[in-house]
Amino acid sequence: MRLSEKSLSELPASVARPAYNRSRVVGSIVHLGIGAFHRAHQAMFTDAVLASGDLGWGIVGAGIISADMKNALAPQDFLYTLAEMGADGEKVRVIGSIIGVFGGVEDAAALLAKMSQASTRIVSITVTEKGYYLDLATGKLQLQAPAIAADLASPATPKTILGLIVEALKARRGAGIPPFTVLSCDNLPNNGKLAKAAVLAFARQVDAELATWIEANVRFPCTMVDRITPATTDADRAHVTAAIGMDDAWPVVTEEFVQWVIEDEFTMGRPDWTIAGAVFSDEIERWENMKLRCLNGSHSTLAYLGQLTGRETVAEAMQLPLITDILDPLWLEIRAVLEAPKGVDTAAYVDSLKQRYRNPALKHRTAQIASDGSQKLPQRLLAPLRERIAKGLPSPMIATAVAAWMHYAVKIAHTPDGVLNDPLAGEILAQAKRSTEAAAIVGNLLAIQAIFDTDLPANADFRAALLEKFVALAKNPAVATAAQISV
Ligand code: CS2
Repeated sequence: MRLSEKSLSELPASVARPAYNRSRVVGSIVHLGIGAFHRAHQAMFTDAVLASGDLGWGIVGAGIISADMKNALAPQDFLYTLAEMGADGEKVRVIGSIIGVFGGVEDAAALLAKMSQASTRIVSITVTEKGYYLDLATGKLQLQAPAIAADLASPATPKTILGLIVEALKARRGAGIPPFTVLSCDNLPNNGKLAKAAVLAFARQVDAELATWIEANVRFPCTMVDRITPATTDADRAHVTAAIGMDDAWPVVTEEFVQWVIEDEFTMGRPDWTIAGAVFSDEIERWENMKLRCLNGSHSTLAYLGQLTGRETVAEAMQLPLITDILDPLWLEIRAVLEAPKGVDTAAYVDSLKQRYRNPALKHRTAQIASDGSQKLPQRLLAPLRERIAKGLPSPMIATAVAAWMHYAVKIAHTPDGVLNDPLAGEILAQAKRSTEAAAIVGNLLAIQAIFDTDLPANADFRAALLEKFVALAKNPAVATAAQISV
């Protein structure tokens, strides 16, 4: 049996399910990038809104690159299982807030049409850092990126989120329909402002007047999103099948913890996501920085060190004193320059992160977090580093984290058929391989401006600290760096 509207009544009594009439739900939210994270987070909050009786806020999702999610969910009426793994066991529920899914390039025209309709009031996004095509060190739009260049060449048939948003806003403006709100839910500092910058930079290339109209009329609220949600594995599928007594092609396994802080700036209204615990705040930058640096910054550190010490998952990496001994002082470095949101104790916040990382029920792969380092390091680790440099403070632990990323890249560069999952992989691997001598490797990788800009390579103290940590990791017998490196 397969999960579907029809089979809902066959679920075990312990599995919560939508009790609202899904056929009456209005698809007023279009979500771009319908992966595991969105389905563990925003779709769950929205499910609670629908359950409260407000059926005005259903989600129509879109896979930007592929139709995989559409193909998995369409046969089950877009229902899916969410398994929340807590310290005292797991909670399994079926989520009903997604009422349709577009799939990749083949559905791009239909997606654009849906985004252009007056019924669409919010366009939300989780496409990861690289989906914005911004050079994160400088904030510039990557006009040369092939997907952006293609959309600029034929703006009426867009495939990227920027092309889609700009073209849909153009159509709405032409038809006298108010603009939707653009709600970025990605791990970027000031994600709304970055989304706005990317959309405006794209729009300026297409139609300067339209860009001015977007700037004046569209809202891009910032958000802080948090829920650790590993990519779904076949073991997760088997686990969920056993729990619900039927097949679900693409369930989501996540942690118990969830947090969403949102700036309350919407052009056409919004659901009351506070029903499920979301918080509206005007302190988003502080919330986002705390989460990006304390959580994501340590996550990346743990992922590179985990990869170098043969630890497949975060929970396994947290068993290694070598790693935890680096995380504790790293958090001190990060917290020393952090402006926390009012009333938040960052020491307690960091303690709660340790608990979350140790959750053995989550098989969060260090390889997954280690991907896209070029897109993640600037805001997670280099931003606090720059603030420390400005205050004359040394940052040996942030240097260790960056050195671990460098070793990870060098190791892949020297592995036959090694694959670095990163939009800048070509440049990173080329630099990582140019020399086998430690100081030269560090200098070559540090010269990648899209990651480190020009200030960090020019900083003699940071360079020296980085080299020292790079050499220390290479000499540490517990850390498996590339054999080729000479120190
Ligand atoms: C992780 C995040 O993959 C990564 O880079 O650091 O996905 C992290 O799990 C989430 O931001 C937690 O909210």
